[in-house]
Amino acid sequence: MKRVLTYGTYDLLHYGHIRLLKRAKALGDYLIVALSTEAFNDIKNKKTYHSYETRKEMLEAIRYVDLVIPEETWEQKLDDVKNYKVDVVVMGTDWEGSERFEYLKEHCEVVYLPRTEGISTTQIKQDLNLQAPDSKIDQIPEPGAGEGNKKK
Ligand code: C2G
Repeated sequence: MKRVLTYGTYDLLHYGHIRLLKRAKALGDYLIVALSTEAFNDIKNKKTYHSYETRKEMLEAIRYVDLVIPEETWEQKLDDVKNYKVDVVVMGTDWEGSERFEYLKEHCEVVYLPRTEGISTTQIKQDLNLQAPDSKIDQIPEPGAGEGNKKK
């Protein structure tokens, strides 16, 4: 059984998320989603609309998802790969080349799949006037980067 692992906040679930999960599952037989907790989203400087439990409930309803586990730290990824015997870690190309994932290549495959253009949780919030335009709230600073640097 080929085991796939991906990470994310998955707030205000949209078709970009679904298409990522569908393609991730197609790379193996079992898909684990490590879902960012509220505390970890604070670290990522991401404000979520839905609670962890609600975001988990929605992910568990998706046919491609086999297991949802909490993502609580940046550093847990290698333990996750080992503990869940993961063969492939998958992320969207906004994470391509990030040192938050590249180091895993010594332990498993790391695959970056093209992001779905034209949709994002930030865009939804802005379109619904829930968030000031060109807000930086969804940008996650790379390790060691200054505050508010654009996510790669
Ligand atoms: N995604 C996508 N297309 C979009 C939006 C998102 O393919 N239009 C992908 C992202 O690339 C990511 C996944 O969907 O792989 C989840 O997106 P987010 O919830 O925004 O994830 P993020 O906040 O980047 O969390 O440790 C890693 C972080 O937890 C990733």
